Parts: sequence; structure tokens; C-alpha cells
Amino acid sequence: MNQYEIGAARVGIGGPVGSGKTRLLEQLIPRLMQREINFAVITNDLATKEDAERVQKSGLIDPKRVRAVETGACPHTAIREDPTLNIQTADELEREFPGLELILIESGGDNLASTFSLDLVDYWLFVIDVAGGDDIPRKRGPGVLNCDLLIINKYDLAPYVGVDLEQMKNDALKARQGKPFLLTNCANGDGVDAVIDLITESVLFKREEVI
Ligand SMILES: Nc1nc2c(ncn2[C@@H]2O[C@H](COP(=O)(O)OP(=O)(O)O)[C@@H](O)[C@H]2O)c(=O)[nH]1
Ligand SMILES: [Mg+2]
Repeated sequence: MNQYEIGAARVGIGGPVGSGKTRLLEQLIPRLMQREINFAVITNDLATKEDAERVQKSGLIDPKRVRAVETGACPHTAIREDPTLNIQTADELEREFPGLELILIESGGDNLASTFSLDLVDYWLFVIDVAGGDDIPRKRGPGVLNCDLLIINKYDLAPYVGVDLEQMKNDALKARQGKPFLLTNCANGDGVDAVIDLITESVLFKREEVI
């Protein structure tokens, strides 16, 4: 089996609207470049290509490596019930960029119940943010419980929204039952290297072992 038959590792990024998924992408991209990882990006939006255009125009990545999927009414449908559009787009990217190692797929912002189909991704992140409420980990939605890596973003905002970060970390620890979670500040990039380290360890190294 050669690397082209194996294909790229597909990594989903889900979570509520405004939690920082696109900002996380913008922080991941230069770091992935620096690590010389051959990657591409798919963004899902309801009825526009706004996130894809934002990433394309960022100057961080060859715009041809960024694709938009318009999901229509329900973002979770395109990542869970019928991920055909996303799978097709990922397959196209693999054909176009031989040797592609990683495809990041940003979901359209959805609620705490959204999860990714394992037909679409090998690994998925769920991004929540501190300003969205410190009770989110405690309430244990399927995203928080089932994702491979929970990201608690915007920790810089904790003092401004009266959130006790230690309590939030304890709740996350309990809810995750041994599965990982990380705190990030995607406004300035704090914590993002640790996100890449985990993705690399969990899916990229495994892929290399198969090749
Ligand atoms: N203060 C702060 N703002 C952030 C952080 N991450 C994202 N933002 C801001 O939150 C807003 C929503 O982020 P965006 O990435 O568009 O969210 P998405 O809807 O999940 O893709 C933007 O104005 C970001 O600049 C963070 O860690 N701290
Ligand atoms: Mg977005």
C-alpha cells in the first residue's frame, strides 16, 4: 500500500457558532506549515462561503487548498447524517494534491449535540468557549462527551465573564473521563501548539506507521 492509497487523515472541528473554530484554523495553519505538514482545509457554512473566503484571503495558505461546502439548513446533517458533500470534497482535494497528509474540516456552527460521522473523519475536535458559559462541560452534551479532543477556547475572557477556570477544568475532567481537553486562547495562539501535538500523535503518526 502506498501513501496515496491511504489518503489524508481527516480531522473535524465542530462546536457552537462563535466559539472560535475559524480562529483556531487560522492559528493552526501557520504552525502546520512550519512543521511542513501537507494539508488542506474544508469549511462548512449554512448558505455562504464566508469562512472559506476568510481563510483563503488570510494569505496564510494557498487559496486552492481551501474549499467551501454549503450545507443548507442543518450544519450537523453535512457532518453526521449525510456527509457525502464533505467526503466528495475531501476526495477531490486528495486527488488534486498528491501526498496530502491532513484535511481539516470546520463544521458550520451548531449546537452542543452535534457530532461527526466516523465515515467522514478519523478524529474530531469540539470547540466551546469560556464566554459561552462555564456550565457547558458540566451539562455534558454529546459534543463535549464524545469528541476526541475538547477545546475550551477564549480562556483569556474568564475574568471578564465571571468564569472560574479551575472549576471549569474540574468539570471537564469529570465529563471527559480520561479523554483529553485543552485550554486555548485562539486570539493570540496560546495553547495551539499543544493541539497540533495531540493531532500529530493521534492521527499523523499512526498514518505514517501504516505507510
Ligand atoms: N478574546 C478571544 N476572542 C476569540 C478567541 N477565539 C476566537 N475569538 C473571537 O471570537 C469570534 C468568533 O470566532 P470565529 O472563529 O469566527 O468562531 P466560529 O463561528 O466558531 O468559527 C471572533 O471575533 C474571534 O476573533 C479567543 O481565544 N479569545
Ligand atoms: Mg467559523
